[in-house]
Amino acid sequence: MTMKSDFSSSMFNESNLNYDLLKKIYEEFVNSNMGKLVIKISPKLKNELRDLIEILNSRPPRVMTIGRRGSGKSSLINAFLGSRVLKVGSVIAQTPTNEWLTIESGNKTIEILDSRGAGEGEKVRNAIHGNALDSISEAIQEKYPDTILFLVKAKEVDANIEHDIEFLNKVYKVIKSNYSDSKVSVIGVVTQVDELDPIRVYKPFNDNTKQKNIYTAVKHLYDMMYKYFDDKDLKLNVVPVSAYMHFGEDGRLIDDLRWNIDTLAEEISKNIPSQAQMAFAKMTEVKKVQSEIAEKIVNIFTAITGTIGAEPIPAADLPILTSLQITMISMVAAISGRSLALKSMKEMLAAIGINIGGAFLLREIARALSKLWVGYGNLISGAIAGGTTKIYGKAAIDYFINNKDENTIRKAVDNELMNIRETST
Ligand SMILES: Nc1nc2c(ncn2[C@@H]2O[C@H](COP(=O)(O)OP(=O)(O)OP(=O)(O)O)[C@@H](O)[C@H]2O)c(=O)[nH]1
Ligand SMILES: [Mg+2]
Repeated sequence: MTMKSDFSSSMFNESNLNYDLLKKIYEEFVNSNMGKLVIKISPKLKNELRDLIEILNSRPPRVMTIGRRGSGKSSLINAFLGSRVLKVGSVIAQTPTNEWLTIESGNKTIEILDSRGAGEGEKVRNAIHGNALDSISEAIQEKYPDTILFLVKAKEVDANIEHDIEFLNKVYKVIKSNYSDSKVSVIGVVTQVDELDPIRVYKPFNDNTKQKNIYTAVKHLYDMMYKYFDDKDLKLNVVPVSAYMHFGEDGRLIDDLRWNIDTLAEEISKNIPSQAQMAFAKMTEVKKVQSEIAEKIVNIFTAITGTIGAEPIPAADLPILTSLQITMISMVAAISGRSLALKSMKEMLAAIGINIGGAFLLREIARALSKLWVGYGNLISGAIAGGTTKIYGKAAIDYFINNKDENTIRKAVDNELMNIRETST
């Protein structure tokens, strides 16, 4: 195979951690003069590469919340972030702005569009501020939400919510008429389930009666949405949650009544575009969400390196494989919420027994990683290239996301590397 050498010449400086290399490879692979590359890529890999590029062009997730005053919109966003970022109103209504807000907390970012719909309290406000739908339409023309969370208090699922669903229909139509190919998802959220009888049962709400009441509320909201939501082709889902958190004066979390937030996070994650998945996974801190997207990334890199290696690779082309693996590891680190810093990668590699000298240089990491190839002789096969990528990917997931202990990870890596070596010689 003849991989262009300009990949390897410039790839070992730190700025390349911004994934330029990958984008370049993608362009070579998918778009351009295939004559330069003797690699045949399957339509499946082509799609995977496209997906990867979307992930690489990562942007914050855009979540729209629709729900009556006090339904728990702000609390839910806080529950995702694990901190008191948005003002929560127990007595005084907090006014939604009907504009996109970028919320940043630590290194997490989410964009939210908060709306109360056209409920009773809204009429008064609208008399002064104009029609809620108008300002929301304006916000939607700026950018569309990845998902709409339709929040209804557990105790209000039977309180004329068809009017609220009418409003939801209008918003959904605005989105569809502006962005016909957008795949916005709609998720019903039954909030404040802790308030359902019996209320003195604490999470995980194992009590039978409580579970029954939660189920009844979910079923009722689902039936209402099924009946009144206009787009019958859209798959609807309803998730019950409790989002209450109480913070002390000093900002410390004193009472944490969060329940089932991770299920909702998974549901959202499954239904948002690849572009927003990485940032969403980072935001939620839900391990399952994080490892799912990380596995997807590892599988794509395994496929890419496997394909590159399908033609035997001269040792000189090793830097290409190594740099792809480094990119993969740094993406897994990023999903876990670490920065893309080389330092975290160095730590992870140390955990699996690869020690890099004092300098945090990408060049050093690449050299250390490629030392592991030495046993394979001059030619690297696709099975070895893909196989080792998968091993490092799994190790990165175990290290950054599952927080497994270093010995366990190292042993697994050693074993699996040995297996590959044995089966391929
Ligand atoms: N018990 C309980 N209370 C909750 C829960 N979620 C929110 N609350 C409370 O409900 C009240 C309203 O919550 P918010 O998050 O401000 O509701 P909102 O929908 O953003 O309200 P507005 O911005 O005024 O429209 C606050 O007192 C919250 O503490 C929950 O899951 N359980
Ligand atoms: Mg609010």
